Amino acid sequence: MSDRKRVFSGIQPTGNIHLGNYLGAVKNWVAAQDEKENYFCIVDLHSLTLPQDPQELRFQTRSLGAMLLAAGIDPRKSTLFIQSHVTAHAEACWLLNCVTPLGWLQRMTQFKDKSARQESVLTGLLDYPVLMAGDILLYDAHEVPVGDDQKQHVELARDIAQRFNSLFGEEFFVVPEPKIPAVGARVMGLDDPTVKMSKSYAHIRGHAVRLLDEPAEIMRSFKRAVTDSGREIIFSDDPEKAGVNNLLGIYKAITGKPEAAVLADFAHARGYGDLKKGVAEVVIDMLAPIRQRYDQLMQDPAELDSLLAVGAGQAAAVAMPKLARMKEAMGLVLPPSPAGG
Ligand code: ATP
Ligand code: LTN
Repeated sequence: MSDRKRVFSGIQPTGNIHLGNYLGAVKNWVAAQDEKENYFCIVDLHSLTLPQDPQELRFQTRSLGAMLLAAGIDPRKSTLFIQSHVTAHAEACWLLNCVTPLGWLQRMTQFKDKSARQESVLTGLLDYPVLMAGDILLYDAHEVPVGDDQKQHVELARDIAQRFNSLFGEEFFVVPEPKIPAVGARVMGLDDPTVKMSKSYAHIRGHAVRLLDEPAEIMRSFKRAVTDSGREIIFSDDPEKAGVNNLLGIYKAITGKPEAAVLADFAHARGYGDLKKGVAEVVIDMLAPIRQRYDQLMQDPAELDSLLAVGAGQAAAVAMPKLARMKEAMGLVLPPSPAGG
């Protein structure tokens, strides 16, 4: 194991990846690749917690792999893999289920929100954060870069790690820290700036900017973005100004400019129309090269699958021995190692 700190993060291959996922998570994964030892996981098992079309899930899983590579995840610097390719994740979830009190899961706000929208709630949806804790703890990750909405789940992973450590050996697991970006941590829906931009609503017209949207569609989505009846272009916590604040926040996250410089760029705007157009333009310019690389990668599925297989091998080399140590600590009899193993 190298001395560098470990980073682990995951993203679900459900629905289309959107600007919130990119600015809240993926952009930061790409930016910090040189500093740490990185594991980035396409969490297909998490996607199964809501009903999925099997063909579509398979397509979306490969498509997300191509998108992450196109966005700048470099397989020479980071391990990129599909969660279900490393069987330790599902097994670790079971072991951790057996040290996690039910009440901890029932309190999760994402569970409450998502289950309220389902007629029939699957057990997997409740257990989702334990699977996520296993993802992180198997790698002894120090840092978990995620958007604001996942903070509570990373805190739960900390609680589970501490509980396991107190039961089975202090310092068994590294206790992970959430790493939430200062800008872009919570991109809001363009159609409703009071709710976070979400994959689950990405099919609704005008809600999200999907990374694969055509430039004309991106422009249309921004032009339709909900603002307020005033004219003031300012950063503000006032719920009235949530739409304008969201647009400025997107512009700030993409350009990396300080707030004063952002406002200066719109000092001569003739109303919100110019603001919307200005924000759409920086988004379109940022996405153009990503889309181009994505198209190239999707033309060679064999190459894509082989890159993901290499990633799974690297991930398994860390996760499988850790899983064996978990089993041993909990009192399971390990199978004899195969001849020569
Ligand atoms: P859903 O809302 O349907 O659960 P999602 O859009 O949150 O899906 P995930 O795959 O669960 O997508 O999230 C991937 C990463 O993107 C996570 O780190 C999450 O915190 C981040 N993220 C998701 N939505 C936003 C958002 N609106 N703003 C900033 N970050 C976000
Ligand atoms: N639940 C996360 C996805 C996820 C994840 C992880 C994030 C699954 N496992 C481990 C960080 C670390 C979400 O984004 N909805």
